[in-house]
Amino acid sequence: MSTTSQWQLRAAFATRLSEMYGREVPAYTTLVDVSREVNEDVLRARGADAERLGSIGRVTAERHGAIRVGTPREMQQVARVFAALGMHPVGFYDLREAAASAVPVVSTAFRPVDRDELARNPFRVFTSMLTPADPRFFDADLRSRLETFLAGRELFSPELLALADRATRERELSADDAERFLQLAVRTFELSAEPVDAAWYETLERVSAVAADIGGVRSTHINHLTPRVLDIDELYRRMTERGIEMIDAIQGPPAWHGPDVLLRQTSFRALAEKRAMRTPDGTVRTGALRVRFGEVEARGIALTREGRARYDELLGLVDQQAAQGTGESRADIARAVWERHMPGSEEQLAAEGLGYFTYHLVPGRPRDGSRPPAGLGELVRQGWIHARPIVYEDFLPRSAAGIFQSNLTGEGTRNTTQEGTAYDADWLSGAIGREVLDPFTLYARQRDDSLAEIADALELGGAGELGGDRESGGIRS
Ligand code: OOG
Ligand code: NI
Repeated sequence: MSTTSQWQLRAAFATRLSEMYGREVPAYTTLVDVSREVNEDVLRARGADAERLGSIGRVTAERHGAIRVGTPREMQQVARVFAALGMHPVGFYDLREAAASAVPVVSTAFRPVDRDELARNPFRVFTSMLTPADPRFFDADLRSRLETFLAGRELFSPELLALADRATRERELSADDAERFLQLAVRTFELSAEPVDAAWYETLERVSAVAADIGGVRSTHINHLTPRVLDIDELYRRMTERGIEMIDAIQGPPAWHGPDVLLRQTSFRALAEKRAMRTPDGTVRTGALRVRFGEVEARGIALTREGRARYDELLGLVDQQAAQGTGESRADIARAVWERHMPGSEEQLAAEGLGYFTYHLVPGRPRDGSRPPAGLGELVRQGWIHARPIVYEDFLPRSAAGIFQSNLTGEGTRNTTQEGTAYDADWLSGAIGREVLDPFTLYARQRDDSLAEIADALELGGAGELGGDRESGGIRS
């Protein structure tokens, strides 16, 4: 009997979700089409170099989605669904702090973690959980009404969860079970036709549009899906040319001549979608809500902790200069700041220990039986090994906040006299009942595995020999 493995389930789920979303939000289909065109053009123009951060096959199929849930219990359940697909929680994002408007959520991203699994299908889902206990957003009365409302709904059916647990346990499903699982899973993330309680929705909306989207309805839905593109500036131009309204800016690093790092993202504006609304007198009318949109992203090289600290510092510098109001655009300011403070080449990024790379033997070495030089830097310089960039697989809190914000109607409200409830990765791990993995550790492991292989092949007596070289970005996370 034929079976469906976890990665096949993941790939099929991503494809079906994409088909469903394209039916519900036709502008998303345009985004996917334009992304494909841009990718084909870039591949033609740049050849093999275009595939340096992922094969064209991977990049074309690559998507991330975003969903939002209300409680730890819902988070645990969605984690079971994603575990079935070989996706694990990675990274902790606190958007309450990162956003200027009221975004009362903390988030993680479910994704594959092994290199082979990422290569098979890198589907990931940015998953946010509401924080009703944060008194800056919810007073005691609203908190308790919200928690009661959330406790009374069921987002994931017992049948879906049972199938998910079986897939996780057995690492596969029979063809029939896989079909049923996929149908139930995709249906869970469709926009519900059930009438929205207008008064309740508006009560939450006064606090935060995100709170209303999560806690104002009895179901969840995919909030956006994001294809990956090789030239996001070109994509932004082409979408605008087609008359699709984009948010004001591309989030993340600026367009510049140096290496692509981390993640650049932009989106088209959330569309007004018809929704059935129940008014206080019980009549149902057709209203409209703007919550769902399409986003697109370009991925670059993963940065080490030091590299990430540099990135955060530069964001601050750009903020400062932009606040001086010289009339220069933020993009121009950012480009100038980056040209002064960021390494202009991959080699330099590696040499300064700011980016993650894996290392590989150059075939045919040693040619004359000579001993390899000591240290990673020398091995690279003398052509024994070469560095390959590790692609950034995660998200950026400031960008995520920017994406949330550009698509919110209204700023919401925040009581700044109250102290916010503190949450971190450990707390979230406890809430989900699974360890939220540290992205830096995952990247460092990839690099260290490659160094260990080299140490073996060159009989260096351990990768430690390669790591001491500060300048080469050796074994340090
Ligand atoms: C998630 C926003 C964050 C990203 O790509 O940074 C995000 C949401 O709107 O629910 O998806
Ligand atoms: Ni996104």
